[in-house]
Amino acid sequence: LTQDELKKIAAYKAVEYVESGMVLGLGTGSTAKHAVDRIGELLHQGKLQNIVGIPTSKKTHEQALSVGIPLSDLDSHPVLDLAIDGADEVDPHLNLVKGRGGSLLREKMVEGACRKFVVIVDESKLVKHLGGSGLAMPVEIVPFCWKFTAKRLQDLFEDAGCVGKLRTFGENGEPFVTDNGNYIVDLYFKKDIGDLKAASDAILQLAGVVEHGMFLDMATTVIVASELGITVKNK
Ligand code: DER
Repeated sequence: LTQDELKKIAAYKAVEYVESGMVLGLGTGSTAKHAVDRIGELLHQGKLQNIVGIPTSKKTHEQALSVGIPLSDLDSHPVLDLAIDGADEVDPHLNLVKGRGGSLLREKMVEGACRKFVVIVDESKLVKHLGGSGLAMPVEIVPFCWKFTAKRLQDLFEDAGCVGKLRTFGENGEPFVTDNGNYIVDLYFKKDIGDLKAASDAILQLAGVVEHGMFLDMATTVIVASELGITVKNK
């Protein structure tokens, strides 16, 4: 099975949790894409009715429109029944790293407003410790004096050998701009960052920081697809 087939299997399993009449948080990324497509397909087949989708990015907004999912927003629906989204890393306590696709702020707002948050991953996303895989820990920051904020973020985790890099795109290295008009600094750690809650609090206390990609104690279910089949981990 290819990685994309595993993502699709996990996504389709998550959509089994969707019932007619639900208000859904629609995730962003290559795994969540399959869930959005599947919800649209079931609506088209009449197997699901009266679904309202709250997208977690402009990209998902467009995709959901294209597959016929009626859309709304958090102002109209401050509490949602269920969100389905991918993750970049999942630790044994179901804590997540998200945001390598750049949508972490809207994802965290939407998924934080849901009664249930079902995470869909292929097995490659499972880690022992968050931030330990040497991959990016995204932090959304305001563009104003971003170097100042990036340096303060890096200094917070000096002991963990942290390096912060402004996320850019294209060959001329333009800063990546999020749906909310902000920048992203990706933090790379050489060592384990230890207490995640303390790390989260320290990051959020910095003026200039908007949000970070650690989703702590938010997932209620994680669906993992592997060659051996599907594993469902509940909080
Ligand atoms: O960027 C994001 O937050 C995505 O949801 C990410 O966490 C998962 O993206 P993937 O399903 O394409 O790996």
